[in-house]
Amino acid sequence: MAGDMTELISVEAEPYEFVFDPRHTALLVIDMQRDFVEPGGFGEQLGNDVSRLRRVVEPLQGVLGAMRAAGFLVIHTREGHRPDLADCPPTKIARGRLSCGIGDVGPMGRILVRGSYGHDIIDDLKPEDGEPVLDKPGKGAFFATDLDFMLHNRAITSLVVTGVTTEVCVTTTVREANDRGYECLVLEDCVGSYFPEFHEYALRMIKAQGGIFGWVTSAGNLLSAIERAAPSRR
Ligand code: TIU
Repeated sequence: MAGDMTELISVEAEPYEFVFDPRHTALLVIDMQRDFVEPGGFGEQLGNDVSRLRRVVEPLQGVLGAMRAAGFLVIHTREGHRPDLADCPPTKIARGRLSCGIGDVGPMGRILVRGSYGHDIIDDLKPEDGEPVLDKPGKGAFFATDLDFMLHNRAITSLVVTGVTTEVCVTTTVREANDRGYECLVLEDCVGSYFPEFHEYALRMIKAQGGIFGWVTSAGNLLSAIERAAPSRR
């Protein structure tokens, strides 16, 4: 936790400023795996142009660096399944009628299977020692995982949410988090989609109606706010 920052931090955001206690806030990096971001993985097997997701890497590196330096808890997630696929619904395997789908061997190993090269997080955003890496079988990060328990144990009440894809795993996680009482700040340039229009509307759905699911801002706005709170640390 960012234990020695004792004051609340206010970030310019939509629909209005996001105020958080740095001691009770974590950075969530969702599914920045080769399977979604690099050619040959699950994302491409689904018919997507995976290069569209690269734009999040650089701003996310900046946020990771600053939040690590300021002492925030960082949690990474990975979507994927046990090698025996016992935790994968048959409906998920069948969906899309893919010629090379979940559990099949692709250019980066077995698609969306834990332990394969493609399932792991990209080198540019590699987790550091001590940062929890949470394996999740679903789109949401709370479903069938111990994320809620982990956050409870660290007294986390607010989440800075990043990763891919905006309208699938990010949105599902934000909705699940919101129902559990967490306040979510989504960084628009650190979340990405294969579909620009879905990205835009997913963010609009989060911040509409007074922030029905949470808040949206940019990496730059968040970094400025953290820098104001802890200027000597960067
Ligand atoms: N297909 C798609 O957009 N996303 C996923 O399948 N998983 C995540 O978003 N991580």
